[in-house]
Amino acid sequence: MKFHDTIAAIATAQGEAGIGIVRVSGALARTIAAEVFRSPRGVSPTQLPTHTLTYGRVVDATASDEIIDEVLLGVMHAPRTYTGEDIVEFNCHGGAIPLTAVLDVVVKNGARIAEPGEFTKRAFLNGRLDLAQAEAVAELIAAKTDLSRKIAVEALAGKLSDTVNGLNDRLAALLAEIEASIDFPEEDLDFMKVETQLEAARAVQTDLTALLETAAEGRLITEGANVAILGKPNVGKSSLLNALLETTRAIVTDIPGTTRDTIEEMMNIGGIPLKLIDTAGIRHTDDIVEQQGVQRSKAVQDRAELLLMMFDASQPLNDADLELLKTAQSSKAILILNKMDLPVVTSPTALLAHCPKKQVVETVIPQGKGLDKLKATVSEELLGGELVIGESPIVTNARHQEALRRANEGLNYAIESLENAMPPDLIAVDLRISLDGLGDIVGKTTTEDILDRIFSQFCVGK
Ligand SMILES: Nc1nc2c(ncn2[C@@H]2O[C@H](COP(=O)(O)OP(=O)(O)OP(=O)(O)O)[C@@H](O)[C@H]2O)c(=O)[nH]1
Ligand SMILES: [Mg+2]
Repeated sequence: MKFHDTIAAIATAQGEAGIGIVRVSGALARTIAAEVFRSPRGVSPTQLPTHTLTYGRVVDATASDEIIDEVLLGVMHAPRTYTGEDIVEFNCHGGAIPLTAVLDVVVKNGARIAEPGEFTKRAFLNGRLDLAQAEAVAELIAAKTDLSRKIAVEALAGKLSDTVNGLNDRLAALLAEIEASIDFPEEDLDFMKVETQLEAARAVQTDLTALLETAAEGRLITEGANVAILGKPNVGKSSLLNALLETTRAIVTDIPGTTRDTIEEMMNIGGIPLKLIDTAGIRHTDDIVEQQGVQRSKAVQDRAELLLMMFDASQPLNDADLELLKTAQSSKAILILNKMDLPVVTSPTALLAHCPKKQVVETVIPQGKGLDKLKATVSEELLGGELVIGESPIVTNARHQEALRRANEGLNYAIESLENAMPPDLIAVDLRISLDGLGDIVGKTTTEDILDRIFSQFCVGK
């Protein structure tokens, strides 16, 4: 696909850094570079070979070649580039002012400022990447853990796309066969044929379901989870937050009611990015500030995927404890019995008596006791154990999950119709729904407004 305009953007993050890059893509990229770039040897960027880096200066020709920055110019000729178009990249000094000045002079010479994700959108429209790979670019940039990086890199290399395309091909072959029987209706009585078609459809269904089942964990790995620490005042919630973060982020004292507001910090447990939320101890209080804190603690409960409920082993269970144990039953929760170094008044069995079937982790936070067990229990609760990346791809994105669901639904109907010996044209309709779902993932059947929505979520310059 040919785009009539040439786009430009600062491709590196804001702030001061060793280098910053202004990226330009489009038919005019090298001509614009020739207008603004001066090499000491007098070579023009239009003559530079592809995939080379050349030292020189960016100047403003309209201001008698005033020097704007000293740069390395990268030149890449179409079509072997990220976007499939001619690309030039100015490796400038990494500060907001020089970068903006270089971008300005590039725009002055005929480029247009790129929309967020527009480079990748061009890469997609020019067939350099399919849609799932393009989305993997954004996921790689946004990766919060090494595990999400690995999954994104594999998706970028086409692991998910290959699997989806494989399913697509198998369904398309089945559809072709079924459509043939629409044209030759005398064949649709062939019992053997229907049996093999059913077998083929069921085999695709098995693989499709397996892929769909990776989505819950996959999304958890990329999007993360909120984990709230709850409990009555002084049980050691803030101590736990600090211990997990290995910092002294929250104030810890022996005065009940120390934490008044929620404290949120990101951390990584077993490859899952977690937002750990320390809350104000739950109790009845006349203190207005603390009352609001307690309200916030209760609100946090509702938006957390996992609750860490803390209890004080050295104290009998009080009303606040019992209330927590009651909510634990209907939510994803781990019970933590802290202060096990003190004389034990409340035992794990006492907790389990109120809330059977939950995991209890015994801790002595200041000594770091029980923390490893707690971390393992957290990833077990969230992921059902440790996630290992195997041969098959992992679905990490809500859009893909939704498309797979549609594909699965269409396929289920098709199988049902095959089983009930329905007319082939009806089966074909269901199969097409399924194929559309699969096509959406790699962008074969995706509409313009959905594409716009996907790419607008990218960062500028990518
Ligand atoms: N003996 C003992 N003391 C602990 C343990 N864990 C925490 N503490 C102490 O308990 C006191 C309260 O700890 P915090 O972490 O502030 O408790 P909190 O639950 O955040 O309290 P609020 O913010 O008031 O709700 C501090 O003096 C901690 O040092 C433990 O395992 N054993
Ligand atoms: Mg606290």
